[in-house]
Amino acid sequence: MKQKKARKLVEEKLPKKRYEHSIRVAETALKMADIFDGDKDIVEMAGILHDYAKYDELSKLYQAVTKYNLDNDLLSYNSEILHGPVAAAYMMDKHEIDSEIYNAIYYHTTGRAGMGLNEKIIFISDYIEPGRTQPGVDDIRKIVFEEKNLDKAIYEISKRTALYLIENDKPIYPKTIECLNYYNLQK
Ligand code: DGI
Ligand code: FE
Ligand code: FE
Repeated sequence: MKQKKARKLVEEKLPKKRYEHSIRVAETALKMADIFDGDKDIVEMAGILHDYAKYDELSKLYQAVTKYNLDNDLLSYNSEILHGPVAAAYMMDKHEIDSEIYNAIYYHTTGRAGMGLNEKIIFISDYIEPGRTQPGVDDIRKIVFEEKNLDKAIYEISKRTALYLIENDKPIYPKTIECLNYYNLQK
């Protein structure tokens, strides 16, 4: 699929604010690809598409898990983690995306152990794009753009996510924990 078409798909599907977030993730990912030698075409495409299923109805997300044979365990956690895997599977089915774009979209909600470079770039860009204002986000920006340590940035993001989930009595998906442990050792 051409990039222009991807932008159009997302612009027509998502509310304006979420479309703009997607574009900022793509732009941040491009900037990171330049610094860390990622693949610009892959990260730009993944950034544009990553939240495509963000506002799908729960019933539709559940149906997609069955249709695309996705990990059934995904259903036992917050519905928030589903939109990555579902968007990835849908795009692969309908638009034959590259497998690296697929992984970057699939794992952007939870992360995982041993992510590829372009996958890492999307996971981090989603958290630090300029529209994000969560407490401590500037610390992560510094780890990326000053320390240039992607693995440490992933660890810090995973740690904040895990702390938030525990604090709010939300169940933690195994891949989220695996990501936390893996990048704790890598950083
Ligand atoms: O879609 P965005 O708002 O841009 O951001 P996101 O795709 O990173 O959001 C992922 C959401 O999923 C975020 O609210 C945290 C949540 N999440 C991540 N890992 C887990 C999780 N929720 C549960 N219950 N368990 C997890 O392991
Ligand atoms: Fe998302
Ligand atoms: Fe996002």
